[in-house]
Amino acid sequence: MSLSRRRFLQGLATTSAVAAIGPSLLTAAAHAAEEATSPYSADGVWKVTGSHWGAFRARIYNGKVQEIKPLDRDKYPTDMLNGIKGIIYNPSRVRYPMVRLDWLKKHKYSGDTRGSNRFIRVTWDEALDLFYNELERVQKEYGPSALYAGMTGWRMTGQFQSCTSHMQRAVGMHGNFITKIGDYSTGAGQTILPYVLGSTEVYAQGTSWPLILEHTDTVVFWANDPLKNTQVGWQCETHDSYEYYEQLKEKVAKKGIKVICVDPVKSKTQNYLQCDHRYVNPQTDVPFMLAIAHTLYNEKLYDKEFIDTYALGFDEFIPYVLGKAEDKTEKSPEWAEPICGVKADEIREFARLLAKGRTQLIFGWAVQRQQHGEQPYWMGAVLATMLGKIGLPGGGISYSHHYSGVGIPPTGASGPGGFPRNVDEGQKPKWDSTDFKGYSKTIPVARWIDAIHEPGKEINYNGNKVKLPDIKMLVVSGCNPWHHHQDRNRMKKAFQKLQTVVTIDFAWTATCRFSDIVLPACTQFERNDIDLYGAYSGSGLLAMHKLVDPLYQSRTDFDIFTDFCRRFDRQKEYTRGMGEMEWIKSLYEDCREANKDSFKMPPFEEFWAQDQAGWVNFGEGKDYVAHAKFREDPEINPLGTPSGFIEVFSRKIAGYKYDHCQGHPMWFEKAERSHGGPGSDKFPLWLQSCHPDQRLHSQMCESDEYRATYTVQDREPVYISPEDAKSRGIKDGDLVRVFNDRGQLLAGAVVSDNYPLGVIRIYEGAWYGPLNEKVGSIDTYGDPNTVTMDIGTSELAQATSANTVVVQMEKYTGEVPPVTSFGGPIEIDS
Ligand SMILES: Nc1nc2c(c(=O)[nH]1)N[C@H]1C(S)=C(S)[C@@H](COP(=O)(O)OP(=O)(O)OC[C@H]3O[C@@H](n4cnc5c(=O)[nH]c(N)nc54)[C@H](O)[C@@H]3O)O[C@H]1N2
Ligand SMILES: Nc1nc2c(c(=O)[nH]1)N[C@H]1C(S)=C(S)[C@@H](COP(=O)(O)OP(=O)(O)OC[C@H]3O[C@@H](n4cnc5c(=O)[nH]c(N)nc54)[C@H](O)[C@@H]3O)O[C@H]1N2
Ligand SMILES: [Mo]
Repeated sequence: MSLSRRRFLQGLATTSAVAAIGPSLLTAAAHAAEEATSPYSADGVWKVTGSHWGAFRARIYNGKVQEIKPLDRDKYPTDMLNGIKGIIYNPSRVRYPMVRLDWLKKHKYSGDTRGSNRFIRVTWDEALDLFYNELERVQKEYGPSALYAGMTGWRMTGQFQSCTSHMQRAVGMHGNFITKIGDYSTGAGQTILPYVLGSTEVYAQGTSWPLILEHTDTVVFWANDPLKNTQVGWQCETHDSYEYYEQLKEKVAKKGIKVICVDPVKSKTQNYLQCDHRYVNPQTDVPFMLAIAHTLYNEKLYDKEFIDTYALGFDEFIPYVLGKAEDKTEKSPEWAEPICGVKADEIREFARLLAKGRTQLIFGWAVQRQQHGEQPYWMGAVLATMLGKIGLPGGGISYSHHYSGVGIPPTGASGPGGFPRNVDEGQKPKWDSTDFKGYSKTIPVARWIDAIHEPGKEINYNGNKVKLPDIKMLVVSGCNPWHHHQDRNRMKKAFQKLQTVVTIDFAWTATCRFSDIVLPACTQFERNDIDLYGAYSGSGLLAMHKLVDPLYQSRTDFDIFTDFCRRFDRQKEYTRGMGEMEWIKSLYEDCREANKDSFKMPPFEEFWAQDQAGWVNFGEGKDYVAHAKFREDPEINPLGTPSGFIEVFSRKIAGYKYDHCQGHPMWFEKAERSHGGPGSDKFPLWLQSCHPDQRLHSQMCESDEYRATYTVQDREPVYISPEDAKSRGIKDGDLVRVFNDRGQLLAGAVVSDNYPLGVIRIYEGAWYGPLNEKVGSIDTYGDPNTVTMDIGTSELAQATSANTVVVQMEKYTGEVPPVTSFGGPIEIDS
């Protein structure tokens, strides 16, 4: 075992005797041993399953998961495996169907007390009847424009049990509803980049790591922390990327490759690689990049031939850089210095370094989760175009290498399909009205709270007009809007206007607290499934064996919605007459068929019987170079842009005549910005809400013992620089209040010199725990979205601007309230 593998295993218990026996014996044992009474193993049976956190084996004894170990195949398991048991067993599980007291007993839709967390336990039949009757009422009274069931999120892995598909198919069989476009992850990026590079790029396959390691002189991780963020994957994660990070680290040490992290914060990746750090003020990457372009242009360091062959609109962009456009401002390094906090000479040096040899720019996503988040991505593409290495192995630009194993050479194999999200072709919903009363039936994902506040308002979106619908009812499954959306107090006000909110979850999140009907789903560990092993690498197919039976009264989403569909006699259409294992088998067999010319997969029964091995290997991957075909011949292989070329200037966008997304990338001041920007006199700290190192968003926050490994006085940590802590009289471990005009929260200070002056971090996904349901009440645990701003990035993408926010922070000296986030509802006897 190499040193670093041991480091990754730190925190995981040492390998057990069972693992040392070897797979053949274990397989034999597993066949016979569904029960804890197995004659082969005194301490239970081991089963394989997969998850966002990777594949693992669990020891089941006495009907309970006792122990969890990474699959041997996973050489770099995440520490978060230590949090898995706590997802199954914790006091925040949704145990029974619950209905909000006031909604049920007092005046219906009593929005003013929504969030007080007082619930009554009902039977499954009662709960499903209430749910069904509300859908009937809403379709009858208002029609489909009043029902929003379009939200999605990080539902647990598994192709069959994918819970949002179950909810949307079932609700869709009953009637039509409002859907969403885009997502919180990459809303700005996925909207701008098709205009510039012809695809979303954010979800595209990236150049393979072996090629980067071989050909690249300089790797720039721009606003990117892959070491933290590839611990999880959209499908079951292999963690093979870490092998390449390890090689990169060696190359950095031997000066074979230069790696620079452009980030206000010293990230986990930078600390691991021991590479260079390029500090830049938060939210000011665009001025920094414009000044780099200025230098490349003036020092003739840009690739004119590449631009002439592959790009359009450079001549319309350059006057803006040179100060010959309308704003008459030259984007020189001297101009950028006071904005971005990088010395003019250092900007020039940085530009020269990028132009030397082969440079691979690798952007993360947080930098587009801010106001005008379209601009840094467009400007990044312009820089890469000026450098002229797009389409070469180890050169050009990527927007995806921190995500789900992008960069691992892909096998190209076909993965398994999933349970259908929509009604089958030829079927009609029970309520088949498509009359949306002039409202848009699709809304940009982050604008749904706007809709509740201002129904009927018309907003611009990506060249279209969207008329925000009048939402009366929500159905939520597989996501946690009371974590993922911005500005809690604004949400509180909006939710008072809603009539009915139905949530299906296994964890009593803040979304459950603000719902009217809550249905207990079971976790993925309480059901069978299959999943692709490696979302982008397509490394194999994984069996996800049920570890234990559904706890309490929880049920699989499939069972819940089969029963729901029974209420309008559509259960046969919904299930297609198949049960859980039939569905899984059929998805598997289709996958086997699709791959039959490339490799052999065992028949389903054989595959599934291997509780211990649990996966089919899809073979070796092949190296891939992003944009290579386009580079080879841009006429035969044009990009998906309107012109087929890289669009430095977009006629189409210019034609929209938007204020904050014009014909070429530009710098726009933010509504709030630290380091001398708007709002910073009163609230001098920029709050970044990055993706958690020890959670998947809000998932696993409920895992009590694991949470205790990072909380400070039971609160979510807030990371702060030594200078900012000192000037406020705050010490490591202190309870602090973080606030602005939108809200306030308690958190526990962690003083760290990874953070510069004026920058603090609270990881997103910290469970919201308001003191009470009143607007403005303090959040007792530390959810950053208590203080974030709920505005669109621009008229183009209308995406989340979560990272545009400033706050103040003080030592908390008041009476300390208990944390209200965990432990479920206040159960009132009916
Ligand atoms: N301030 C700030 N806010 C952010 C972000 C940020 O950077 N900063 N990031 C944004 C981004 S990129 C994202 S992707 C979103 C993530 O937002 P979400 O996807 O909403 O976050 P999760 O915490 O993963 O929520 C998943 C929920 O589904 C439930 N669930 C999981 N599996 C199942 C299942 O099988 N059945 C049922 N019924 N329920 C299930 C879980 O218990 C959990 O409550 O957050 C966004 N919000
Ligand atoms: N462990 C873990 N991994 C995850 C997730 C998780 O919840 N947990 N979620 C997954 C999901 S859904 C997503 S969308 C991705 C998110 O992936 P990203 O959005 O890329 O991740 P973040 O961690 O929010 O931010 C990455 C880096 O951006 C820097 N940054 C923020 N703002 C700026 C800025 O203005 N300028 C510059 N230069 N740098 C900036 C931060 O300091 C941080 O180091 O992660 C995925 N991976
Ligand atoms: Mo995301």
